[in-house]
Parts: sequence; C-alpha cells; structure tokens
Amino acid sequence: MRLFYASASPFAAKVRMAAHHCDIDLELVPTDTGAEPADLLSANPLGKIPALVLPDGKGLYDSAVICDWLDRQSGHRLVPQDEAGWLTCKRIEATADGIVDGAILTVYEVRYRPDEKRHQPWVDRQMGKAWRGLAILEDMIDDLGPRPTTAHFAVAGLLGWFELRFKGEWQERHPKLQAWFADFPNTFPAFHDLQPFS
Ligand SMILES: N[C@@H](CCC(=O)N[C@@H](CS)C(=O)NCC(=O)O)C(=O)O
Repeated sequence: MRLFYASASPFAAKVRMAAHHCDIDLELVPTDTGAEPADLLSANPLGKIPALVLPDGKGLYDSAVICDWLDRQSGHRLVPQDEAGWLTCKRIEATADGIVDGAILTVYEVRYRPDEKRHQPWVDRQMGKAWRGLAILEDMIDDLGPRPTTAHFAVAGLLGWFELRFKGEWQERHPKLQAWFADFPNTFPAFHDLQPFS
C-alpha cells in the first residue's frame, strides 16, 4: 500500500510508527503538498498527508482514521478495546493531533503568507490552543501505559515535530512530557528511524 508522506510531517510519522508496530509494510511516496500532485489529490481530495491507498485502490486519509484501519487489520494492536483504555487513548490522540493542527497553521502563516498579510492575534490564538493542549497532555501523559497505542504514536510524532519547529520552547514548561519523550525510544526503538525530520 502506498503512503503519501513527508519526512517532517508529525501525522505521517504517527502513521508510519503505527504501521511498523502492526508489521504492516507501506510503500512510501515522498510528497510536496504545496505542489498538489494529481496522485495525492486522487487519494485525498483535501490534498493533505498522510494519505494511504488501500489494496482496492481507494484512498484513506486523516491519520486517526488510517490508524483505526491499521488497528482493525492488526487485530487491535493499536487501540485498547476496554472502555477506559479506549477513552484514554482517544482523548490523548485527539489532544496531540489538535495541538499540531493549531501550531502547524502558524508555520504555514510564515511559509505561505507575505509579511504584510500576517495577523499576529490569529497566530497567537492558534499557538494558545497548542500551549493549552500541551499543558493538558502534561497532566495526562502518566495515563499512557508501556504498551504502544495510537496515542503514544500521536504524542511522539507531535513532540518530535515540536523539536524541529519549536525547539527549546516546550521542554522547560513540560518536564513530564520531556521525560516521556526522552524515554520513548526505549519502548519503541524504531522511533529513531521514523521520527519527523527535515
Ligand atoms: N487531520 C489530518 C491533518 C493532516 C495535515 O494537516 N497534514 C499536513 C502535513 S503535516 C498537510 O498535509 N498540510 C498541507 C495542507 O494543509 O494543505 C491528519 O491527522 O492526518
């Protein structure tokens, strides 16, 4: 199965880690979303990565949806099936994904908008979502057990990406997340190869 991805994408890193954990091979297609290539748009009309092409040729997109599909394929190796475990996993995954959703818009603001069109209050609002989300994650991170779930991969993708884009800005405020992130490669050694990088 082909996965449209970019090496720096936290959402793509999350899916790649999840697939690795499930022993599911993916054919990687490096993708520049800015160029909106036709094969990406036919897999995902929204033009976003990650996008996966399933064996029937149809696209599947949004990292949470792809991970849910990988979970089904793997006999639930990614998402706990008991209600308490499911709620913890999904709350943390949604929080991690939402943090990136806010912060990435501020990256795009700089990348795609000319200086004179930037609106700082809007940037601050988006980063406010990200910092509030990180504060909540700091409180929730102890709820993640040793067995990797989609929540682990979402948080690892997020923090790996923050290391690239906001290095030095998050660690001091979030010592528990910092410790969790430093230890994650011990539970999941493939993180070294699959983490976001640019
Ligand atoms: N909710 C989506 C978000 C995906 C997303 O925003 N991906 C970024 C790259 S990290 C992207 O494709 N951006 C290009 C665009 O927004 O046009 C997911 O979880 O997969």
